[in-house]
Amino acid sequence: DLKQLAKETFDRIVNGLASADEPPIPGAPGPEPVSLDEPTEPREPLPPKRDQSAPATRTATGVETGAPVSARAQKETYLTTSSGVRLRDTDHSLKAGERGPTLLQDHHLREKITHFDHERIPERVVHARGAGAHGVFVGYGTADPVCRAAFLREGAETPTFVRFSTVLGSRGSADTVRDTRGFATKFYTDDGNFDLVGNNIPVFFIQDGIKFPDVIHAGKPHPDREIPQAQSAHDTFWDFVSLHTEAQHHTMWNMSDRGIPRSYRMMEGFGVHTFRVENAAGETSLVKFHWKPQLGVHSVTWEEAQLISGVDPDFHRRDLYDAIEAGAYPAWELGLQVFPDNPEQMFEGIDLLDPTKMVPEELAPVQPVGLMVLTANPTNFFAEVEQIAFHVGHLVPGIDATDDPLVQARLFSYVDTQLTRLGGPNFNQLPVNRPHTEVNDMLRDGFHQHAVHAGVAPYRPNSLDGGCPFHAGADVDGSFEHLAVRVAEGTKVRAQPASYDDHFSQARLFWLSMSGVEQEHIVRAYTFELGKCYEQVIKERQLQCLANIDPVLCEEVATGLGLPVPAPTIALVDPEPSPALSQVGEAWPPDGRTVGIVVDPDGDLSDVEDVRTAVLAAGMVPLVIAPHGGTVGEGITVQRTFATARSVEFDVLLVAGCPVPAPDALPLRDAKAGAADATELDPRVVLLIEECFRHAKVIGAWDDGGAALDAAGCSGGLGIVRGDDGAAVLAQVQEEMALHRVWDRFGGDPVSS
Ligand code: HDE
Repeated sequence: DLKQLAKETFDRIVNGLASADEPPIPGAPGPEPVSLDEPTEPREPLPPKRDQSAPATRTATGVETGAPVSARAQKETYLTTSSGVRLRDTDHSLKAGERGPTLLQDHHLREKITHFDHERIPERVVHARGAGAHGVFVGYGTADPVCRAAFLREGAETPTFVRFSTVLGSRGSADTVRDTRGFATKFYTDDGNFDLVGNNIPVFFIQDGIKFPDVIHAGKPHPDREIPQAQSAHDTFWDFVSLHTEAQHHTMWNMSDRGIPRSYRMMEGFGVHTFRVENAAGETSLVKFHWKPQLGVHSVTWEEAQLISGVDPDFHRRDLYDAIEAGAYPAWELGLQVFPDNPEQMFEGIDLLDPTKMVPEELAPVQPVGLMVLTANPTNFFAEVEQIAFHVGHLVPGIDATDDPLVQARLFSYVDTQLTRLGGPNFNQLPVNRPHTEVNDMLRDGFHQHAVHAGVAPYRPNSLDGGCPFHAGADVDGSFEHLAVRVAEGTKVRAQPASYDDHFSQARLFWLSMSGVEQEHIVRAYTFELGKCYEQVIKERQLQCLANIDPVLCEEVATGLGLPVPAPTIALVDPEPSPALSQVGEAWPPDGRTVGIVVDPDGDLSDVEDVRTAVLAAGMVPLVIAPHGGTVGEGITVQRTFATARSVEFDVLLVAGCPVPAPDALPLRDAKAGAADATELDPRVVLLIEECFRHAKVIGAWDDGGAALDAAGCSGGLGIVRGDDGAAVLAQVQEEMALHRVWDRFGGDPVSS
């Protein structure tokens, strides 16, 4: 029972030890002084953690041993050197006398420091900042008519590992910056690994991989001062995208709410390129891969994104980890858009090999072919999330790449970068990268070789190893061959087809498909980003691009920048909008949302425990917010204090009381003088309510909570639910939060409609 498991895990993780019989009294002296001595007995049992996802009984090269091969280190009681010698002391270096110099012969000191000196590996040149989790994919069998890949067959279960990421920032940068998000999945299939290395945006900045260093150099911090970190709001980025206008479509997605997701759990994923697939009868089709999140597609507001970057830079990482730990497993359906494999590789006038174009779902519906659920956090971040190595060329029988010039360059790039990043050619032997199937290659030696190859003939043909390994012929199940399609003929050229010349029409399609409030966000995003540029000429050139996308968009941004509105240089055509592109308007279940519950320890707490239980039962995460930590009332655990809580952490706010200012809300001297005004609401609760209101969140209040809303100046309006009974308020709140935000609260004219 997942819900029960979720509750138990939540109680263990979030509530910690707070279920003790006698709740501690805040501020009271403790019974016994706490010992500062270091523990001398082993702590049994060791905290439970799953093993790294290495195949249970196979060695690095897939040799079946019949016995468990554990990738888990650090599990015994006593400290050893790396060569397994037990150590009596790791706290003092070996010296010539207590006050004398350290001796060179201290091997343990040198081993310890040397290893530490080399703990860091180069971060990814792009997508350095990320988070990951283990999962399982189950095929529906619905892909059979177009694709024979075994992992898509009905009921086939395949372990997966997913890494989400931002693109531009360094490894320690904030999660909620405006950027594209990576969505890379490794399927450990029975036919070997299949990597779907995608993004949360279905199009890319460039049509040809040879431009990748250009777009990334433009987006990364300026080379002289190395600022700004993880931002596109600077001159070099806008310089490039306004000159290299094929980037305009992707840039439009970045400026939309897609650039600031609420959670990795609430993002779509896209394979971006068109792939070629083959069915059992040998017929090929062209497809685009889509991931559809079961929690819907949601975003934070730009103000929230900026606040979170300071308040909790690990917001998305924490969100993913907490959700999985609490048993609220995020899930995505994998879907295919299917197109006939015609020689032109075009569909409805859209060039399927041009990665700056997508195909509206209204023209080619996304057909679900399987479900992925993320069920386990990494055991060790470095070993798994940092060392995972994806490759677009990791394909399995039934799936192949196309001639899209972007994917062609990617086929080269990934191993190349990993050779440096992971220090040699054997990184596929790392636990997280190992296939869960047998590996029988003729690759040998190299840095960090972990396998002990037993044969003597790593070449073909041979007779010494009995002729092994043999080719797997066409009759052998699960053997891979590139699909034998005809290659376009032509002369060698550095050029691209005329169908790649249209850089603006799909950016316009996207803009016209947005709801009013989404358009408003896009206008504000462009105005913010260009407002951060110094060079006038860059702003003017980008306005020209906007004029070629939409006159209203251009005018609004120009007004914000205080610049003239240029006329378009191309004829604007009105495409049929694609409602599927909009995030707003669809109702979603409340699962996985975070609910803040403000309580007043001195007020009526009778409903709080029931509301908390009901929130949890609905698949959401309740976090009780009180003036102090520990417990309130009869053992209600406090997860956030007024000092640690900030509105941006919650999707919904419930206010169950009207807490007066706690001493730490005021300058110490006033508190000492007893200056707290008992009738006043704690200013941090005022801020909580105000921000939730401004960010269009649903707010519920009962009992004295109503007075708190009044005191914060947010008494009523759309999405404000007030009542006498906590359960009834929560029920209505749940209905109202189906749309994620209450945008109608602010009325007003949308930018264009
Ligand atoms: Fe990547 N990309 N990329 N990329 N990419 C990398 O590989 C590259 C592109 C994507 O979580 C690197 O191991 C080139 C498109 C993701 O580990 C590197 C081109 C899409 C990740 C690389 C592209 C992506 C990467 C850096 C243009 C969406 C993170 C570290 C030809 C479909 C994977 C690494 C992870 C990572 C190169 C374009 C997605 C340098 C040359 C288009 C999600 O090899």
